[in-house]
Amino acid sequence: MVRTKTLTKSAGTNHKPGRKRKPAVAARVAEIKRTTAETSVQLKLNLDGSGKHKIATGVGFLDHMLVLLARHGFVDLEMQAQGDLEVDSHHTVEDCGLALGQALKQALGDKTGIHRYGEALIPMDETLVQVALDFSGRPFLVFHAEIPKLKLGNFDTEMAEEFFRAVAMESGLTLHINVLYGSNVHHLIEGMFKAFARALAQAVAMDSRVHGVMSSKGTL
Ligand SMILES: [Mn+2]
Repeated sequence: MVRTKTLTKSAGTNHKPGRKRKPAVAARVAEIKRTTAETSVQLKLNLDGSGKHKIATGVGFLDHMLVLLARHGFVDLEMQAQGDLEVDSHHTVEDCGLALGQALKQALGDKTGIHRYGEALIPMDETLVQVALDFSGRPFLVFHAEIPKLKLGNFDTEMAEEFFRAVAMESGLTLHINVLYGSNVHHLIEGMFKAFARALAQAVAMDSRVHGVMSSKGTL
């Protein structure tokens, strides 16, 4: 028996009434240009990147940390800064943190579909650092670390806390950083950035189980 094609009403057209087109997903990117009398910062961020980086802040140790942040956070990050380093590293480091915080906020938009929480426990040789964070919309920094006040290149180590505070305040992040133990100052701060990067990657990841915003209030 030979089957013959049966023509239906919709045959011959691609249009299927009632079928909804998937909404286009907005790219999770941000571009920040921030200029004050003290610094000028240019930043490009892609949350769905692969760790590509182009960093030149004028503060070598901060560059080292931001490269780690991009790599371990799986984001693409470009950051250039021209700051008043003839004063010290304070304004440049803080303003890079503010710009990164603004970029995170911009790239996340209304935070639809993100996992929201992130945590990491990262060893760095003799140092162990724990970071827990929440894109709650309620900026808060808890910073439990005793970092000797000294210079790593032209980076003042007390600026690590200021950097993370700036990120948390501008991005609406609840951020807890605990150094459980450690001694080498370079390791203490590097452990923080790596743990922050891993926790960040978890929190901003799109979670297919999350419909809308991961909050019983419906907004973050
Ligand atoms: Mn290092």
